[in-house]
Amino acid sequence: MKGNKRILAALFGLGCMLTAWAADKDVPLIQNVMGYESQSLNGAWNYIVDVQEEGYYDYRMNPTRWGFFQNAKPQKPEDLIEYDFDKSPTMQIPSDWNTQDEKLFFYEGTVWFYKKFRVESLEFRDNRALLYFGAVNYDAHVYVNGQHVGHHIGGFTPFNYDVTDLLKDGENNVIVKVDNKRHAEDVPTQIFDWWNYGGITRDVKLVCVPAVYLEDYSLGLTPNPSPVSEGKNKSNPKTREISFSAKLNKAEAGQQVTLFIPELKIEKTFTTDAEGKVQGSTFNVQSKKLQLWSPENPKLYQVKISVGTNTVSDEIGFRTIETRDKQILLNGNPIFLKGISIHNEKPNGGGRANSVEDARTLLSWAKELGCNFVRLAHYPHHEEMVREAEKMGILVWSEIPVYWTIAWKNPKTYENAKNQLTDMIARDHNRANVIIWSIANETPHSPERDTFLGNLAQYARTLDNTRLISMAMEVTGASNYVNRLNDNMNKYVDVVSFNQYIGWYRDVNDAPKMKWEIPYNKPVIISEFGGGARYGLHGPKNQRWTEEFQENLYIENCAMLDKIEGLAGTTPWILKDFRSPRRVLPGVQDYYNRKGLFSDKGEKKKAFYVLKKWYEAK
Ligand code: GCB
Repeated sequence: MKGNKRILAALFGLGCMLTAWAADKDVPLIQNVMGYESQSLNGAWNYIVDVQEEGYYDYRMNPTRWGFFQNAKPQKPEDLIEYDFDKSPTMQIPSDWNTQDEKLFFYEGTVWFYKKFRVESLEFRDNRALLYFGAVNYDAHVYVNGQHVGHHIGGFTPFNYDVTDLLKDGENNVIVKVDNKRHAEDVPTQIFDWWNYGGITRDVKLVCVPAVYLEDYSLGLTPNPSPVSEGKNKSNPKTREISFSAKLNKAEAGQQVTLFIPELKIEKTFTTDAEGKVQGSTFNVQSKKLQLWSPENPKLYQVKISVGTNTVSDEIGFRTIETRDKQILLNGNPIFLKGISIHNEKPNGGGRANSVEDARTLLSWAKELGCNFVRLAHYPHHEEMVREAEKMGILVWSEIPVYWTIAWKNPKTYENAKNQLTDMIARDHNRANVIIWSIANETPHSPERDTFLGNLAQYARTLDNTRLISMAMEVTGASNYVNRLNDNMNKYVDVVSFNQYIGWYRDVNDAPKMKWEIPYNKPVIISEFGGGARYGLHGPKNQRWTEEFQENLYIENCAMLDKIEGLAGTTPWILKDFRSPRRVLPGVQDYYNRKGLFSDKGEKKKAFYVLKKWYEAK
């Protein structure tokens, strides 16, 4: 058996005989985790609800000697152990605890999770095992066989640990302490208009990688074609330049990294430098041979990248995205972004979305609406949302939860936001459909906020200069019927986006009178507008919560938006009713924000057809 196959075969039995050098456990996120064979740790996990963190602190708030992570068992009859994971209830992971256990619907606090798993001894050497979490909301301490392997903060981004040295032949266990209490200095902060779903909300897996593996790689069209490759016509060049870079997990020089794109007959081998990197490599492809990715033709190429005997597979689309004055150009051509905002919530009822099926259902509703674009609000969604959208030809705005009143002056808050931005970009930077990184939503103006967000925007560009930067801003009333966008952040963003709620937080009759002053020569996206309706509630159009009220609001808003100069797209609020603890009106909201075009059960409201018709005409 060839080395590569041997590694894969080993994985199926989860059979890495793992090398035992000391390694840092908290390792950078692996690019394209789906490209590797892995053992799923999804399924039934035992859990203990720990309201006072008894399993962590003693009665003086010092670390307790009875820490639950030890998974201790009485050895003698007189031993005092006041917990038992094996006798505790189970819940399916991935999930949120709020919708798994009725008693936990409103719970915010600590829950301990425990799972046993087996690793079989195999004859293979030189492999490493990464313990990967798609997301844990919000604060996670991870232990393997009683040893602390890491602490992760942030509820929506993936992370992984090298746990090789901690695994044993046969039975092992992983314990995760999850705490989703809200705090003013967190990201998001103490208040936000969505459900604070707690738990291990995305996939958990043990990924087997070789000792030297591809930690990261980037493959895509070079953003601004060089004049030589442009030919005479910029939007129709004779050749296209592809950029490739890669980074190994170790600073090993002289390793061969081979890139295959069979359909394009590309096979190129690069050699790593002293940092273990392939940096800034480019090569040309004849334009007529290369199908560009677009909503009309979401072409993805099968790609393989090999390091030694290990090969990782991916699907890559090639496209450019840029702005010219007030236009957004996809592959050099102006595009109007017909979008909708979406929360990462299951299509039927509440609960965190976490499957391919959830992604397909939500995105197929967006397609039915006529969308070519979605705003994945207000935090990174599960990876399948982005990947399925890419296959379906839907462009994506991806966002970090820097939302409302963040603690702008706190350096730890900034570090947290920066980490979440890093991980969002690290996970999805090879997805052709992601065109906008958004760094914030509706943030109150102040010099500290400008410094925080300005630094974040500049940092995002250093990580990825192939996409557009934006954020959802707010307009201020210059006079009664004049709305002006006046935000110092304009100089940092490529696209100026703002939320407006005429018809909901302001009278709908104002819509025809509204004037908009957007004094920047940049494309404009209306990142939110909308209003609430309870599905099935009918009445006159001026009666709040009826479908007719929402329908009329959409009619008036669409007519008004048509008059905004430089409008390059909209993402109305929102595809589906979503759970929010702030929405308490009995019989109407019942803890749902009702601004969906679909009800929480997936029924279409009348406004759906208004927006669909507007998009058909665009
Ligand atoms: C907003 C927020 C969004 C809320 C929405 C609303 O401006 O960005 O998160 O859910 O308004 O329904 O009020």
